Amino acid sequence: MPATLWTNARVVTADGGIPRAPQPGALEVLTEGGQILAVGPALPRAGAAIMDCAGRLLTPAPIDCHTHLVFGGDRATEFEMRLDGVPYAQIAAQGGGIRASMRATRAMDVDSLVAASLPRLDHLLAEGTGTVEVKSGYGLSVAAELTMLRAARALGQARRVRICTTWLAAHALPPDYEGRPEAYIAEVAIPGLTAAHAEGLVDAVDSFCETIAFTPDQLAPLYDHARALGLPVKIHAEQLSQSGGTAFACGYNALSADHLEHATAADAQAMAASGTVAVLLPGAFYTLRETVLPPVAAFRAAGVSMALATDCNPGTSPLTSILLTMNMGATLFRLTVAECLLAVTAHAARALGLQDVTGRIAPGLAADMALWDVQTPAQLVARIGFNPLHARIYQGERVA
Ligand code: DI6
Ligand code: FE
Repeated sequence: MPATLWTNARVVTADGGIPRAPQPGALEVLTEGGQILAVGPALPRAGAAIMDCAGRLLTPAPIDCHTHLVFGGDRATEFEMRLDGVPYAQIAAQGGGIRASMRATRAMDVDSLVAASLPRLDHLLAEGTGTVEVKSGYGLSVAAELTMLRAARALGQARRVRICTTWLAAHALPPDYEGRPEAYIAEVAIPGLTAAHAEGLVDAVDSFCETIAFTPDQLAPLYDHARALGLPVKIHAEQLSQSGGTAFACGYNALSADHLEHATAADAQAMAASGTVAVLLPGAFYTLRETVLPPVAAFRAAGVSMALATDCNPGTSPLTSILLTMNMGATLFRLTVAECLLAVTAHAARALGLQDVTGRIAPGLAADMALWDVQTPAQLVARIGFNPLHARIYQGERVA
């Protein structure tokens, strides 16, 4: 690919501060071979194709760093049950929730899972997204978890997008392991991870640490195994209660702890010490009508990086809009516009261990960018149900 000079854009690099009113042409971006070569004022033009951005806002391509995008079936009936007042935990206890999606997912093969998931992925891509994390966790057997991650990898072949895969076998107990969480971890989660890793299907390991799922003690052998394989870990923690998952995962230098409504100031301190990113998921907060807010002030005070993600899943966050996620981060969690933008770019990259690959407009990183028909970051975050994407740029190429 020849060198391209992106001129006359209002550039938000997410590499440092976020300007409120970036000026057109103040910074130019030179890309070549899928990479960003240079960022600066008045870059040399020799030999480069000129791309006039006509004063539009140019940002790093958004990153959705926490999704359960691959699944079978649909849980709209549970949505109706919750409208009738049945709580999520009760639906789960009655065999609904994650287990309902398990049954639907187990009934599908790789091709049908890809077909079911592509419309969701396309919705994310339509808002400029360049990187999407995808978790397993609805198979809950070795074979079905592997099938999910093969489907996730196939999505990355079907579209121009970077897919990061996460092993989330420790998401819920399947019925055949009812009351036997230790056996499930030993017989499914750990050997399945070995097999998935050998097949190149795993970029990170995650779990659901919660009263309705797994305790830190039950998860420790799995996290020890991840460490032995050299795989980074993450955790779903303190979503519905204080379960100690955050402190536990920080002991493994987790890339991220996610949800965190019930996290404490001490958790924030532990996260700061281990460099763990706080991934906030306003779609789940909204869907479950939670009232306890994540401790954003404590994260700020401790210097914890905050990311935002859709948590796209069939139950607690049927959300495929990164723009709405930013808006919810601001309105529900009171993040600033600058925090929202960093939360889906530089900080989301850190939550995936990709800070040297994507998430900023900086030399040496992939030229994953989004060009928007707006002039300021605030205009990107303020609106609801409006998509101003002009162009999605993936590895230096305009792909939409
Ligand atoms: N936390 C969540 O919000 C989702 N998974 C998790 O660990 C829920 C997934 C589902 O209900 O299907
Ligand atoms: Fe999740």
